[in-house]
Amino acid sequence: MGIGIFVPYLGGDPLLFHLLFWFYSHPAVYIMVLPSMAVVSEIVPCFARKRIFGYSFIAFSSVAIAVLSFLVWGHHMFVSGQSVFAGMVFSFLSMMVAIPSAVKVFNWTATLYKGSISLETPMLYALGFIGLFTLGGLTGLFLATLAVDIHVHDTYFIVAHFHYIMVGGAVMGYLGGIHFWWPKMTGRLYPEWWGRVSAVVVFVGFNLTFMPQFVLGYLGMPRRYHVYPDEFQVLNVMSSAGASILGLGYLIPLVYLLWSLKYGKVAGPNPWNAKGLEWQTPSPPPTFNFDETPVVTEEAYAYPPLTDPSAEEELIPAGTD
Ligand SMILES: [Cu+2]
Repeated sequence: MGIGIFVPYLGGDPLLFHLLFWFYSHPAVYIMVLPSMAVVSEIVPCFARKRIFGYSFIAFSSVAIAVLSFLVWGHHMFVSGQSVFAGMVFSFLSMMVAIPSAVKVFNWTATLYKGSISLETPMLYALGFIGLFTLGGLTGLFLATLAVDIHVHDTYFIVAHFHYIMVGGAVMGYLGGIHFWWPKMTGRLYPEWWGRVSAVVVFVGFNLTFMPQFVLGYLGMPRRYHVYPDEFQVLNVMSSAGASILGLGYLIPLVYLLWSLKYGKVAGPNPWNAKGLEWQTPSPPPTFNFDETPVVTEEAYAYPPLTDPSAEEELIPAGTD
């Protein structure tokens, strides 16, 4: 419209487009990963048979991540020519995101501690999420450090970091979620053995694809180039081979989930012995979810207490009758 917001010869600045893009695109990453965090917070208590550790911390850290995600877009622009002061502020704020993220990781891990863990498919995906998201988050701290970012900016290190959050985090969580609620949505069970195979294949394929990219990036291989020096050949071939394995890992669930729609065992209302309200209604649920309003008689996630009697004592505060 002839308004020179981004156009230099009309008095604008192309950097403003950079700003606008990342002001949207950084929060967009969190829009994708926050639902996965919620899914993992549902799956871990169910398959560890424990109430989630620090329920309110899990809940409020989600809000903290959502708010902070709007304040860190400048960490994509450390080498764009923004001021050193702005760089320092964005570096500091980016590192702040690590705090609520770490709160979640520690709480999930504490939920596993002394839990009675069973490794069904959704749990395998959730455990994969916790490990891979942690690696993605930790390498995010490298990138939030101004001096390190100058070295690894626009290299494969970025590509690897991003995929550890978006695939190792978000997609692993989604896959865990679809396996957890598939019986609820469809009324059918998928073949559990194939589910576990898919989770392991996805985990192995993912790491083989993206772990070499951390090394390549750190050694200086830029992103968006299809040619590279001979010494990078082995790592690139490993990465490509990993991508093929990862692709296979995605195809396996596609086949058995579709198969289960017709041939899967009937799931019943609550195949996982889960505590959420949705498990009290038939699978798949009737049109209005509940034919009768369910009566809630216990707190959310009230999984059975620990079976080890010595540990159970610790839960009872001293001096109460
Ligand atoms: Cu960002």
